[in-house]
Amino acid sequence: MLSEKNSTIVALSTSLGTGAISIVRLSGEKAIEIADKLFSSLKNKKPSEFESRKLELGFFNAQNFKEQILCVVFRAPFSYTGENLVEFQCHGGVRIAEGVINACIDCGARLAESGEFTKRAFINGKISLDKAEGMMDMINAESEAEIRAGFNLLGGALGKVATASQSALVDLLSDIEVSFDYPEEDIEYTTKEKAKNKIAKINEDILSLISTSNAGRQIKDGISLLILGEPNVGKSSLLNSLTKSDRAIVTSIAGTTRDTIEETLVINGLKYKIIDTAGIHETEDEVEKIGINRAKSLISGADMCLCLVDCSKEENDKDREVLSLTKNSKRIIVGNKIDKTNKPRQNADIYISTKSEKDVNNLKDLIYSKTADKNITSGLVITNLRHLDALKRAQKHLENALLNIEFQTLDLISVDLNLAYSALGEITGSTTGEDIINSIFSKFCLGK
Ligand SMILES: Nc1nc2c(ncn2[C@@H]2O[C@H](COP(=O)(O)OP(=O)(O)O)[C@@H](O)[C@H]2O)c(=O)[nH]1
Ligand SMILES: [Mg+2]
Repeated sequence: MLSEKNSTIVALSTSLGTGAISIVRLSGEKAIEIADKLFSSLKNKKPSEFESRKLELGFFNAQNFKEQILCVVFRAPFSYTGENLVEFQCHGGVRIAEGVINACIDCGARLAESGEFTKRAFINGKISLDKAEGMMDMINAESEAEIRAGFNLLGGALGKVATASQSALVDLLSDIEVSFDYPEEDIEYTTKEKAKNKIAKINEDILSLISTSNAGRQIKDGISLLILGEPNVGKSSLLNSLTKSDRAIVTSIAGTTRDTIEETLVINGLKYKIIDTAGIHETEDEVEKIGINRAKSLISGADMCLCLVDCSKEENDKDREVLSLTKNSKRIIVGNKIDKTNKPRQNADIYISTKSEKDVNNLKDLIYSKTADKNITSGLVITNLRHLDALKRAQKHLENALLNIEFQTLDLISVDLNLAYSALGEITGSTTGEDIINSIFSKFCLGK
C-alpha cells in the first residue's frame, strides 16, 4: 500500500544469524517517540534529545532484558526513508535483535515488509525507482560487471537520459500547443519540421539505449557458453576445469552426460553461464536422444559455442556435424587432449588439455576477448527488463509519431508523444502504477 504512510515500521537490517553486530531500523512518525520509551544514553538523555546522526551509547530496556547498545537518530527528511528513523546497533545474535524488535513492536511499531524502507524512500522522493533497482542489483551482484551496471543505475545514469527525453517531449508538446493558437499553415509547417527533427533525436537516443540490452542480458544472466562435441571428447572435463569443480560427471563411458548441466564462471569480472551438453552422435538411447536434441536446440541462442574436438585423432563425422551445426554461430574450436599427441591432427583455434590443465587459462582469455564487447565493459547498459519494456514502448510511440507527422495534424501526433512521455516516466517511477511499485519493492530483502 502506498497510502499507509503513518505507521512506524521496524526490521532487522543486517542479515539474520550470528554475527558481530546486528542493526535494527525503526522508521516512521513515532520512531523517536518509541525509541524514547526504550533507550537512554549513559548521560541519561533520551533519543529525542540526541543530535541527529550521532551515535550514542546507552541502555536498551526491554521487558525481558537490559542491554548496552548504540543508538543513532536521523530526523526527517535527512534519513534513508525521508522519515524520522532510529537505528539500534546491538551485539550480534538472533535473540538480542529479536528482543529489540519485539520491544519496538510492543511500543506500537509493526514489522516492516520486504523493501518497505526503500519504498518509503521512494514515496518521500529520496530515491527514484531506477536508482532503487540499481541498488538492489548491486546487492545481488555476482560479478564486477553487474556491480558496475548497478552502480550506474544507482548513480542515476539511466534516469538522467529518461528525464532529459521527457523534458524534450514536454518542450515539444508545448510548441505544438502554441501552434494551435496560430493555426496559419506556414507556422504549422515550420513547427512540423522542427517537431520531426526533435522527435527523431529523442528516438535515436532511446534506440541506442535499447541496443545495449543484449549486453545487459549478458551482464545479468551471464554470457552463455555452450560446450559441444562428440561423446568422450572431454566436454564435462572442460566444464569442471573451467569452473575448478567436479560439477559434471566425467567417465570414459560414452553417453555419461545425457542432460544439460549449467555452471557459473566469472572471467575478468564478467559472468559466464557454461552449459555442458550430451555428446553429439547417432544413438538409439531415447534419453540420450532427447539430450542431443536439446544441445542442438541451444546452439542458436548461445552467445558462444565451444566446439571440442579430440586433436589426438583425425576429424570424424561427429566432429564434422558439430562444426556444420555451428557454422553460423560465434564459436571457438578447441582442440582437447593435446597431452596425448606431439602434433595435433585437427585444426583448432586453441589446443588445450583438460587433463593436465594445459592452456585452459589461455582458453579463458580467448573466451573473454571474443565476448567482452565495449557495451559490456563500459557505459550505460540496460540490464533490467522493466526498463527495456518501457523504452521499447516509448520508442514505438515515437516511431508512430514520426510516421504520422507527414500526413496528420500536430494535435494527433501529440497523443503518441504523451504516451511516449508516460512510458519513459515509468523508468524513474514518476508515472508508474501502484501495483508495479509494490511488486518491485516486494522483491527487495527484508529490512532494506
Ligand atoms: N588424455 C586426456 N584425457 C582426457 C582429457 N579430457 C578428458 N579426458 C578423458 O576423456 C574421457 C571422457 O571425458 P568427459 O569429460 O566425460 O567427456 P565428455 O563425454 O565429452 O563429457 C575421460 O576418461 C577423461 O578423463 C584430456 O585433455 N586428455
Ligand atoms: Mg560429458
